[in-house]
Amino acid sequence: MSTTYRRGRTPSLDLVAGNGLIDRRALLGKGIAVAGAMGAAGTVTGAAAEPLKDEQWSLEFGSIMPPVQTASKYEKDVVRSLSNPQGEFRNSHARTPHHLLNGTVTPNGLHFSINHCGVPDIDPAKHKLVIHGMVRQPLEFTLEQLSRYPLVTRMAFVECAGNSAPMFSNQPLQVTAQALHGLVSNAEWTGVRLSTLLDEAGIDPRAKWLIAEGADAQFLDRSIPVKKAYDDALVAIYQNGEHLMPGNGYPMRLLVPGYQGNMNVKFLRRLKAIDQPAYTYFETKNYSQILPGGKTWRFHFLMEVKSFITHPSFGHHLKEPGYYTISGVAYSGAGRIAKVLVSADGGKSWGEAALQAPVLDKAFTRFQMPWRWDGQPAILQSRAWDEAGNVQPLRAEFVAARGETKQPLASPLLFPNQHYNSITSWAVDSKGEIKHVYA
Ligand SMILES: Nc1nc2c(c(=O)[nH]1)N[C@H]1C(S)=C(S)[C@@H](COP(=O)(O)O)O[C@H]1N2
Ligand SMILES: [Mo]
Repeated sequence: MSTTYRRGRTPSLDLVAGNGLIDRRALLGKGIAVAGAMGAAGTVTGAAAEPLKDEQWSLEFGSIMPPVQTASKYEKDVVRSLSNPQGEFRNSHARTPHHLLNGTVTPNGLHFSINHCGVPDIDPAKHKLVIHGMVRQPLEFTLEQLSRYPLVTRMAFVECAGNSAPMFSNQPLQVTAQALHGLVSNAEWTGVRLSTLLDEAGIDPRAKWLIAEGADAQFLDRSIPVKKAYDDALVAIYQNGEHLMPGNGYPMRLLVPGYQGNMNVKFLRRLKAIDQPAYTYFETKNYSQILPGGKTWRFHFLMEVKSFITHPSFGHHLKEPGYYTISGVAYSGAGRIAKVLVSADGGKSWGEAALQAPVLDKAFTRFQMPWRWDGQPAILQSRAWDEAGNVQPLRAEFVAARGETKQPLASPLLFPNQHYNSITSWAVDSKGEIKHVYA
């Protein structure tokens, strides 16, 4: 049921779903079909319209380059939002501004961060990682020693189990994708395979678990299955090419791709091999999923398949009808993203989005969907599938299984529930304003 439209010299673009979603093939090759649509809609001005003016910055010598550069002053609003800006004696969250970023790599300064006990000031020359317990030979590593091992590099997202918790509210909160989904980020991590270190220590085959402990004041600890350690866990020492940020675990952290953020123990100082899980505070209380009816799951390690649209989203404004590219991120703790569908009519009809290459295991994949907005109300949604066949649940199914919360609006960002991976809906009204809705 695909229709085509023509306007001016616009090449015909196939519509694949309601409210103006265009076949993703328009993005293939050099994107010429879409480029035509932009021109025809009057979105981009013809070059011959007026002669190019030489602005002041073209007429003078530029400024000195600083040793470490930071973003342009015009990007000063692209910042993390802080839950505890005064540094009170409690946990603190810094959320990634997804609605202001693109691509798949979260810049280090904007990577989300959760610290239950502040950011420790760790001297890398003094910090040590110990591997002990059910091992033949306990071992101790400094950062310098770890750096001499063969290093592996991979992309991986880290997501707090509490990410998107505001979506458990029974009323859609009018906040940005940053406020809703800012507790997930994606980076290129470089480190030593945990299996290499466990092999060297000679781990006892009867040891099924590791207790991983951080060096911050709470000694945050989590039980990690040895199976995961041998699958794809790293002791990461670099983040996007530079040593870890202080808030992300400097000088070394555990990386367990696709597992709950909390298990990625930062400031890692101890791995103890044991034959049973430790049932620590962070796995029996703080990060427990309470189900409707009051039961909880014993463990809930995997971060399930999920996606959300970042552009356009709450806080953006569509200036005029015409061509837009809907885009967002999709990821799954179970592997690669297989497919993302996008709807512009609140889920009545769906079209398949284009996935930007490379599509990597347990990492962000950016999707794009060409869209012609006709100026009428639209509801934008995305829904992702992973290579293991898991699909992002629809909100009605999800809420039935996992519950929702009446929220006193005084604390809109504090929700007890975890692992929200259902759909996010953005409603565009005829003025181009965007609201968060449940559809
Ligand atoms: N030692 C230590 N490790 C920690 C934490 C912490 O407070 N201390 N926070 C955990 C939580 S709750 C999450 S979601 C992730 C967040 O990783 P990030 O701060 O690098 O984004 O780190 C986890 N590892
Ligand atoms: Mo977390």
